[in-house]
Amino acid sequence: MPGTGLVSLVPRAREVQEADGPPFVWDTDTALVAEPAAHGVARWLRGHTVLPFREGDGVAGAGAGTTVELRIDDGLDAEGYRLDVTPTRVLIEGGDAAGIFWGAQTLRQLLPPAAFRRAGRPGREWHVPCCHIEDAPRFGWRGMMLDVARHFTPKDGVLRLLDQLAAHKLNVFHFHLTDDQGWRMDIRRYPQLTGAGAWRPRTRVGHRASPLWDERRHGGYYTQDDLREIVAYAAERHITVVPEIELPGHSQAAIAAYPDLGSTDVVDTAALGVWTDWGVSPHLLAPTDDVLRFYEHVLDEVLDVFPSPYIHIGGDETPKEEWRASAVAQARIAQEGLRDEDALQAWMVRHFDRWLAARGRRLVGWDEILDGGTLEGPGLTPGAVVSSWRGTDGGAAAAEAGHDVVMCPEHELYLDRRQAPGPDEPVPLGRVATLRDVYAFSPVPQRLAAAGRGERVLGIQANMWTECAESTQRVDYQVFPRLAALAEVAWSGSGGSYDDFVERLVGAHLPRLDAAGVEYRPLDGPRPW
Ligand code: TNX
Repeated sequence: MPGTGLVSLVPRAREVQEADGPPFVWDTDTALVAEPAAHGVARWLRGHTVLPFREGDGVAGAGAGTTVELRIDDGLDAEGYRLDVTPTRVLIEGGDAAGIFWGAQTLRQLLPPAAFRRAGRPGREWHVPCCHIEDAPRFGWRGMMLDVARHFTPKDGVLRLLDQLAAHKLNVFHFHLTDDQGWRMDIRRYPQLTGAGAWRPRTRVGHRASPLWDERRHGGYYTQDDLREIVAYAAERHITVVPEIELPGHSQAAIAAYPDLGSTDVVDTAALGVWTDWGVSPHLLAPTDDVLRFYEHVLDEVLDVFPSPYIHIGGDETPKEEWRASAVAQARIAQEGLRDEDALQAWMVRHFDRWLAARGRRLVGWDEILDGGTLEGPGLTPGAVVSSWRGTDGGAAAAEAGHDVVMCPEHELYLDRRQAPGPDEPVPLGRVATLRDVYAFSPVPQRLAAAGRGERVLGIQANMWTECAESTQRVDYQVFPRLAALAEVAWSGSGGSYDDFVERLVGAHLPRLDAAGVEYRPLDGPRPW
């Protein structure tokens, strides 16, 4: 059983054989030998296992010491790896550089929890148990979304989170950069997006159920250099950063910055500020040519900073009253021969879908992008992807129509939801989603599996919305340890034994999080604050 021996991995590996015999001794005499494709992983290993390797390494057999070797084996699956530990040698072979990297993550989990600290005690050595591991991910999209719009996470907090995603073998960071309550990416052509849109005068920390008014000003944003650094840091960890720029709803911060983006014929948009409440603002982007051009210019800069093949355009929760009242929106509906306001949104989504496809990128949108007949007529381009958050039916419908989907249903995979029913949980938002609920999630709905469409499910992600999380401490509390359960479903597949998972979690993994300084929710109850 994966939970019982010296090898205690989270997420669990496909196949683990523990071997008898003396452990591999990793000390300052250990050489690191990496072929060119693995130089990035070698750099990571040097920086993140606390003990240094021998100086002048890279030459196998040059000394009496042990070796850690990194190699490509084309016969292995994408992102897959084989890890072999004998008393004198650790060999990690990967199907590609990512596979070697995930193998290196496994190697670190074979070390004591202290290997998750940032600095070690000099003079120590690691003992690695002899074993043979074969492993590869079940899903190619293993993600987490962080909302930095409701409460801003400073750059360092994002980098720290990326370290944790990597440690859990997650490979997609969905970066929710804009919303009604804040715009977080510097756009050079439109400086007011952050000049005005990144700041709001006051906010609630809690939710309607327990409003906690906070009279502080909130905000912050990333420069493009910050974002390039985040992208590069993620890339070193084989993580793709998928940026999200919301349209046409969840856009009040943008409208506050540039009032002409809104429905000026219905609302005095110049008087709107950045939204200071939670919930969904009623104000939408106006469906004008000028607004389409504005967002194309924004996306030009987004594409320049984010090399991701996937670009998320939001599309969720767009109350249509304002468009119903707007002569400008109605004129567009008439001009394009659309049947209603939902179809108008579908028209906008299609516009950006084609615009992105023409630039070699794939649109991703929340499952509302399927409303209003998006799949009919000209439809979406084949590459468009759906994030299925209102359950999994939207995702299943999109998959049946031939689109790839990412499952992130709110009741199971939303990390802003409370983790236990107790009255002393610090954040009483929504239904309870326990660690066990996350672990029990099955990504491929029966109807897709039965229809042979299961491969359309690219994978899953956990979404962390931050209306109720105004600090890294609270984000940690919500995210961990449920992210470990998500990671196991994404990497190892569903159907694992929950008891075995918890045994590995408690026995080995929580001590790793402790060493890394992650303020997770203890399994036996909430923190006092
Ligand atoms: C719905 S999920 C939203 C978010 C909120 C979240 C709160 C989605 C695409 N939209 O804007 O933050 O619920 O749980």
